[in-house]
Amino acid sequence: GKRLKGVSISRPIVYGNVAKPFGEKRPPEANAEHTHTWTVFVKDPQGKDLSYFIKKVVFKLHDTYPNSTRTIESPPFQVTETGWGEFEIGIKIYFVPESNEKNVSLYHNLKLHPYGFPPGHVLTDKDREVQSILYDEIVFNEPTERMFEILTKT
Ligand code: SLL
Repeated sequence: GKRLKGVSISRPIVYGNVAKPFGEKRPPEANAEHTHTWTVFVKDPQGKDLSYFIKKVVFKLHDTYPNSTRTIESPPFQVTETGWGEFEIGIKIYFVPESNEKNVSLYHNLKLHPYGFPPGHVLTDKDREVQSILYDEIVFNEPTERMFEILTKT
């Protein structure tokens, strides 16, 4: 489709993870070495549905996970897993076909462990519920007319 010369339009997203230790209740499906439940996600900062311009999100987990490439075709664009270790998660965002855009690659360092407390601080259960979340903006330079319509009608 025709592209809009000189036009640039962006949409905010947040991406990252939340995690917490199992505590009393271990999920029955978790391996013996697993210690945490975590969720990695891509979402709108205000919780709006992003599927009007995002077609799918592919999360690439550590190879220690079965089916380490997880394709999420509808919201919420997220993966919940259990595990024991931190690693880098690849996040590929694919846009609706009308956009004629290539995918965007992001990387996220999965965070499981709390840090940054003063010496002597005794961690509470709440302190062990960690999160690592970034705000970003996806910029579409010279979007197709159709994509511009899609992005501005909502
Ligand atoms: C490393 N950072 O570089 C570590 C890798 C792997 C994490 C951490 C369990 C996977 C499973 C899990 O937490 N893997 O059991 O399915 O070596």
